[in-house]
Amino acid sequence: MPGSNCAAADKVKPAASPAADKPAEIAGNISYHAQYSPHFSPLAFGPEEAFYATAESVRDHLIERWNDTYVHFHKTDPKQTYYLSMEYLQGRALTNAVGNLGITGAYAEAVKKFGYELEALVGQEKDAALGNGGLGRLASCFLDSMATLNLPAWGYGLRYRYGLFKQRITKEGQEEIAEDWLDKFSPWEIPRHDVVFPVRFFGHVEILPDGSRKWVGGEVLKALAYDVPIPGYKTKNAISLRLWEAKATAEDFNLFQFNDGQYESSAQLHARAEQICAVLYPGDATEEGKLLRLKQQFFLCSASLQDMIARFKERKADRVSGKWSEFPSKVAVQLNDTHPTLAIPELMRLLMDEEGLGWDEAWDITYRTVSYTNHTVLPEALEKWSQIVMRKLLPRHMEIIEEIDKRFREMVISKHKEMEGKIDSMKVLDGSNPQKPVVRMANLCVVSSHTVNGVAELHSNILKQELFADYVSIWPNKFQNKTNGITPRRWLKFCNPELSEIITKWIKTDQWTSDLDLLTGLRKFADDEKLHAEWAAAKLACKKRLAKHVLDATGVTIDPTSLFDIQIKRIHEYKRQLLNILGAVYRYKKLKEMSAEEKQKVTPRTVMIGGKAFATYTNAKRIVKLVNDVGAVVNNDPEVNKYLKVVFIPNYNVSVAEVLIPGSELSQHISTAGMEASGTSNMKFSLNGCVIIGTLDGANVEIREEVGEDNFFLFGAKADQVAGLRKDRENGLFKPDPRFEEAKQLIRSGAFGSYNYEPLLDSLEGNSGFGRGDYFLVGMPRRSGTSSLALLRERIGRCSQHQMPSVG
Ligand code: HBZ
Repeated sequence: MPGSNCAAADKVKPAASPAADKPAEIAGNISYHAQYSPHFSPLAFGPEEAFYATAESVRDHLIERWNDTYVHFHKTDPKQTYYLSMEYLQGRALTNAVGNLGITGAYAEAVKKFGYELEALVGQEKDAALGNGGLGRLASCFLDSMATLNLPAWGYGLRYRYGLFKQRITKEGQEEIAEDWLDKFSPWEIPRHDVVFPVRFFGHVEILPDGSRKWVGGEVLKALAYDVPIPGYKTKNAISLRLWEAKATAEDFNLFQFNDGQYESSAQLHARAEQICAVLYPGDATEEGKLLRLKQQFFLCSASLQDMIARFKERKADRVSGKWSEFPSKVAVQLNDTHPTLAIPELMRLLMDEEGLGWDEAWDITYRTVSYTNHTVLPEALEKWSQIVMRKLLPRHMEIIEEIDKRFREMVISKHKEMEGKIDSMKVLDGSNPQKPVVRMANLCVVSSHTVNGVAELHSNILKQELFADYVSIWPNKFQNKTNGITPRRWLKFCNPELSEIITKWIKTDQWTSDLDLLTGLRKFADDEKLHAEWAAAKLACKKRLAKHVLDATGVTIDPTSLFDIQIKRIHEYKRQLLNILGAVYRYKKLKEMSAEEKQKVTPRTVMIGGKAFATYTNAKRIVKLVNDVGAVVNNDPEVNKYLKVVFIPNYNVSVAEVLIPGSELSQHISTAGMEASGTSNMKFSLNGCVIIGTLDGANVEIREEVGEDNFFLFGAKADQVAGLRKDRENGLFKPDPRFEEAKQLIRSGAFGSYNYEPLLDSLEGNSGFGRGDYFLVGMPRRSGTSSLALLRERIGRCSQHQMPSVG
């Protein structure tokens, strides 16, 4: 770390944080922070003030561990893993921090001295939502796990001023509001005024007298580090999530212009710096938007790599340029999808232009350092950047990318002649449209990384057999699978204390919190009625908590004894929330047709759907509107609402998930097979004793193997049948299930209001939606053969006194 002096830090041991087991000392420390880290008027100590003072007190413990961890790794100099990600969905930190540090009880007692319950203070914290979906939450789970496993790891990201938008539901549907997570301040971040790096944009390349190249001119911003300590569970290890903020300097401020009344132009660079970290994924429909996204990506990559190189040099004072070959044995850079791909040409540039290495050595180091994780096979999500924009913003990087592309093509022709015919689809630069030549970022990653992985077995096989198949014959060992995972601390121990205590009691150990295989210890009690009763009571408690959340968030009262059927994830056509809501519409129609006696036999069900639609994704927003409209009718229909409720859960985020998942009984993971790379909420639901209804997609496949076929409601076509079904459908060869037609008909009749749903329903028919009708196969033909529904009914019935309804 630039300028740090660990020897001095060793000698001057700072004052310790309050003793973790002494609530009185902790209370004193909380008072201290309320008084001496003042952010509020001295007279105020309401729940909000109490939360901030408590969080600052907990931070004292974190900082001690975090400093010790840094010093330890500085001395031992292990290989470090650096996770580069545009997204981190951290959620709230207080429960996790006190839980991981093992000081929950002491802090609960301490805050009681001020008249507060710890849970009430926890609710004051804003979610840090610096991410969009699974990819971002995975990054946050990895940090927790790496800290727990004592791995020397860092996360690098951007400190967005506004998190993922807040979703408000109005009569019009979804409305997006900026999420001001830094409204007051974040008690968890530590600005590092000693960790600042320059990051250049635009400019040009100069050729120096010795033939070397140098990127000069343009505009230079500063990247300032903010560190968020990440504590491991039951360990003293605390690693860092380092978030970069863009700054301009005083020199960039034109005092003359300002005094001349030209306020805007006097601080132009400051305004441009602010834009870089304003939001995640700024709209990219305009050229300006595209340029801003590229700037963000480069900003993350350049600052992070300069930091890694500074640490590499600092850790061994005798490291001179001759030792660069050691770099890959000290540095591993993991690219979280293609967003940080520019790390590849930036590392090449830093090694060649700043450190004086030749191409071959720089390439060897880069290749051995970088690996790439793919999270999607959706064609529209595979990034392609305009070569014209790239050359303008990053002229030296464009040269390097051209050279990588050229050398790759030469290598194929000289060593893999048989692949020559495939070069056009494998190469990095695509100039097939001379008006719009592009850089294919996934291809650049594959060509430049020593390892490429998918995130579930099925997905990794699809990468090998389809998306990246041509590369496999060149590099047969490059492609791997790393099935995603989740932290069992946040996603069971802390969010579901009721079930956690039961598990610990029955298997007589709490070690399952870091070794989930121990849960198999429950198997021998599978038929124990006492366990069933305890389990059902815990589930009911979680369902009541969830029902309260629904009431607070929507005003809808739901019955905690009804079957809770939940689908929460980003809204996307491939995830098929539309199929779920059509199912609910059909269920509603059948209930309307039933006699009172028939209805008595139906198990009451509450269908909950939650998730955010990307602001410019019109069909996803229509789905949100439809769920809300269906809910408004069903929930207010006295003939039906004892048996069915449909609720849209607004503003789905990490904290909301922590309430919903423990209270779930049936959860829906029904993506068109082959399209969901893995899914991670499927794992969270399973861990909380919820049955999945799902397709054979992503990690569902592996979960089904783990929980057993009897505990998984299998649904829909398999990945290898999808292409054939699409063809059949195009050729008019199959008739969709009649229930599908009935549900669409009811929506068209205006039963759920007068909003124009035609464009949405059209996407399921004819030739609209992704160019071909019903691309995601929502309207499948009725399946013949047996289903596992009967078994599922029995399973759910055993632990929650439910029988699955006979409708649908
Ligand atoms: O990554 C998700 C996958 O959809 C999900 O199946 C998987 O479990 C999870 C973690 O591996 N992907 C994302 O959240 N986001 C993207 O894939 C993405 C791709 C391109 C973008 C933005 C996001 O420009």
